[in-house]
Amino acid sequence: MPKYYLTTPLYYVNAAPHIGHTYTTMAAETIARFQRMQGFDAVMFTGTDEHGQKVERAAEAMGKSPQEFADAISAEFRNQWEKLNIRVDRTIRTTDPRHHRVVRWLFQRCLDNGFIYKGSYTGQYCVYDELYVNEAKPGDPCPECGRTTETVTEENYFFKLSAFTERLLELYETQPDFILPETRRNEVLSFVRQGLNDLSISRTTLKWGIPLPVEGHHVFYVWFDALIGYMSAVDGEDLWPADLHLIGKEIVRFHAIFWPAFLMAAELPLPKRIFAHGWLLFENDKMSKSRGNIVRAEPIREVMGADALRYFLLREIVFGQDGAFSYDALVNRYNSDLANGLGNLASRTLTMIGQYRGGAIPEGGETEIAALANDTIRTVRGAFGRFEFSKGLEAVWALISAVDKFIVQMAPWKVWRQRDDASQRQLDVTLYTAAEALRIATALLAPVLPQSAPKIWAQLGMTEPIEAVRFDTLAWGGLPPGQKVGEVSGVFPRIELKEAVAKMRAMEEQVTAGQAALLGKKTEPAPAPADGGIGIEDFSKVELRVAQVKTAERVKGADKLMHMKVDIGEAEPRSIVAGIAEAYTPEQLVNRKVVIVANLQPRKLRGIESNGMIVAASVEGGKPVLAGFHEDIPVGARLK
Ligand code: ME8
Repeated sequence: MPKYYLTTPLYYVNAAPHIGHTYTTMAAETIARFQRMQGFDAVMFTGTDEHGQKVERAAEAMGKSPQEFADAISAEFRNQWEKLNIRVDRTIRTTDPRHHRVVRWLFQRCLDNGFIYKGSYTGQYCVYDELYVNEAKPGDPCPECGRTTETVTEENYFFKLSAFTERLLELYETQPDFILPETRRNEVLSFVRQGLNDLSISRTTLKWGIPLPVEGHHVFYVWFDALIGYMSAVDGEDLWPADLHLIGKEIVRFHAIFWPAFLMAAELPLPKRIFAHGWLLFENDKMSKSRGNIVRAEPIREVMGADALRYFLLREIVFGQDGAFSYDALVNRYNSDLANGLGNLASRTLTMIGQYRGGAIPEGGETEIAALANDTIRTVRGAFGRFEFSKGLEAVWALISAVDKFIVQMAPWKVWRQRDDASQRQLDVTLYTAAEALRIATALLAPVLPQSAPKIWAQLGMTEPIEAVRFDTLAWGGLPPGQKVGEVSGVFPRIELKEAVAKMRAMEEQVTAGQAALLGKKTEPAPAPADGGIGIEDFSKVELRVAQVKTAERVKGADKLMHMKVDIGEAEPRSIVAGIAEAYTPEQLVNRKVVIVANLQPRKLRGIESNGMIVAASVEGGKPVLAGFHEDIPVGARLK
């Protein structure tokens, strides 16, 4: 059997997983299940990236050693996957000695081939992204995250990335689907076309890493270390190269440029494809640990089931693009598609077969539905093969609703009372058609509903395990007449929207507290110091940043309100509404540098989103006066 080795990123263990991580991992495992249906021996990998400054600092903040911290969080990740029915076939923790050996081995090969040299570097470094920002000056923000870079001087080992510019361009040319989707490929192309700088791959400023097999105290740059995890997880097996690296769009550069270059330097085979999906947004922003606007899988699993989450993520969001998560949308999708759609078709079909045919599948089949079902098999196969999950799922639901309509048209509950042969034959045809369409839909949905599809399958009386279904043999007519259906029970009960959302929100708070406790963080507010002031940890929760006003206009019908777009070094300017319209004109504001609280929960004022608060002083009865600076300061710089 041909193999198909696919991977998720190795997640950082600086914080517990959230549904951004679940999204990638569920999508990857769906692909694994789909590839098995295509006849591949699919091997699914996920792992944890445990070294580097980010993890070291997170551990320190919790008063733990990096190893203790990494142990706790990586266990959290593994635990999650198990609870969410995500089957992991291979994994690696980058703290595993097995991984260390492979990293040193690969480094040695690059060294022996002349692609590594010793040099010195002084420049700006972003701790958050673990990235050197070559073009930045001291105090400049990181172009990736807007956080202030730090100046570092180090003697380092460098990887001759510059030597691979041409070979990489050739790779993208000759293998146009090496990076997908197209937008991401274009980004990489234009970046590499500008020419590549050599890359520092060792650090002397931190301890928490894999030591280099050289003199002195160097540890590997965390990306040189982590990327190799894809190989060390399958060391000694015949699985490399990977068929697919599935990642989020923010780490394309590392995967599509650094990684193939490392492998070329070591004369090793390259992965076949990199697919970068979009971001899961929550409350209009990228869900991220540092922003604190996260949703975890645990409460969703408890209230709705893991399948509901997987279905929602793959159906609602066009894979490759950004998409919003909301609890309301999740429950609504569940009710309309799973409870009313698939669940209802299953229970009404199986109940009728029980009632009208003593639980035995009759003989028959309606040709139009049969043709549609066969088409649906092809559509799903094609769409999932191109990672177009929402399209594939849409096609399955088109089949489900066609069958629903067909049942209503045929009105089996009326026909049943007519005892003539023609009517009874028609009833057979109706019931077989519904049951066979249900069987096909269920088989197609197995990769997305790994917990529920087998239940419907068993209720149809199927004895062959659903995991054994293959596209090559899946076709209309496979349901054997005479087969006894199993016991019928509802798989997707309807869920009450408000109640479910309230429950999930409440549980989310509990889980957050629980996880914080697990990591040793105090969850109760730190006691106020004796003089009644707050501790530094309270102050550091407030993210104050330098912002530059780009546009400003008065909010119609509200004398005090000004609507502004401000730049804080993020990809998009932020929308902020502030009560300063009586003190400033729009012209006075544009281009002015101000201070904003950047991590307040967004809210709407007069229907306009306000994502941040401008800092201003005011005296009783007086007009607000904006805080500002005498010296110049880059946009995005943090006030601490
Ligand atoms: O980047 N939307 O680890 P990480 C969608 N250790 N996907 C999201 C997401 C969101 N809001 N948030 C996280 C690292 N993800 C490195 C990787 S690989 C050799 C090293 C998913 O913990 C998405 O897959 O920051 C993203 O690329 C990944 O988690 C980042 O995880």
